[in-house]
Amino acid sequence: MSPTSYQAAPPRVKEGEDSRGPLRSQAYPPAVAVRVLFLSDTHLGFGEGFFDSFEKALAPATTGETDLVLHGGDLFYRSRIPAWLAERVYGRLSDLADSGVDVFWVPGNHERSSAPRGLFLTHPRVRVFDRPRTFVVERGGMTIALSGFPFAPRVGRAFTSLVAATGHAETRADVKLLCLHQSIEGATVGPFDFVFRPGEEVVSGRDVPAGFAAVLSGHIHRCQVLRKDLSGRPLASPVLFAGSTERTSSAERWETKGAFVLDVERGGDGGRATWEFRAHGAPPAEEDACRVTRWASSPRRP
Ligand SMILES: [Mn+2]
Repeated sequence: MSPTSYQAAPPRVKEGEDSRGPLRSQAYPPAVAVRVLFLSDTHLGFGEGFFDSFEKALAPATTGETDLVLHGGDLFYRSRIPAWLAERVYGRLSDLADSGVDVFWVPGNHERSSAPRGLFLTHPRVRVFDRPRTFVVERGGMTIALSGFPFAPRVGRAFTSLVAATGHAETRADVKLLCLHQSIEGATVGPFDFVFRPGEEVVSGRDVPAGFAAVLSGHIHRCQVLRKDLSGRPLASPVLFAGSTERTSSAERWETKGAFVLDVERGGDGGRATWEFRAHGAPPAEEDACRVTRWASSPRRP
């Protein structure tokens, strides 16, 4: 077993199911979904409210509902962070890891190189995508590979080689997830629905690789799911942006904030994922909740 693999915890009996779990062998039923919490852009350090939203977003992990947590980047509000803040945040992640949750973090543009993680972030269950790499964990009788790399400013042309450098293609796993902190073609932000188009700093939809149950990315502060590029061609894998967990500017005033809970299971190439967005609190009065499919049916120009 590699140093980044862990033995599976026994599958939990979910609410609504019967309680015959202990009488079944580990291998039956063959596909027990593993639950993943995906949050991003917590921008911790802005103020106490951001910690409150972080905790709300973490709730599915702290209550034991999810086995894995992925933070999609911009954990902190800026790149030069004081030691007390690093200690507090890394301490929280380590506490989660101590409770049995595997924690993954994609460094975002706010923390690409200067967050002092070496001093505080040493927990073996907290993994950081500090370079293109793939981590494999065992959960629920499945192997789950998480591949990713830290924020790359000029990602447009580099994307395909960065994805290849993670080693995902050489990794055998039942479920594969690609973990990013990038803008991707079709992502929409702001009160006037600015739409990102392919370019130097934006991943083209056609470059989104197949073979992943889902692509999970931070950076875009509005929660959304992309399934097509701007020409209407289906993406090879679904792309999820969890969005920021708290409004970081007035441009986000109508947006619902929260995090995704995904169930991943075997099947197809790279496994399958289903998901649900968990909003904290009520959505803003004049807006729909997370507008997950709207752009795909009627993309607006910036
Ligand atoms: Mn951000």
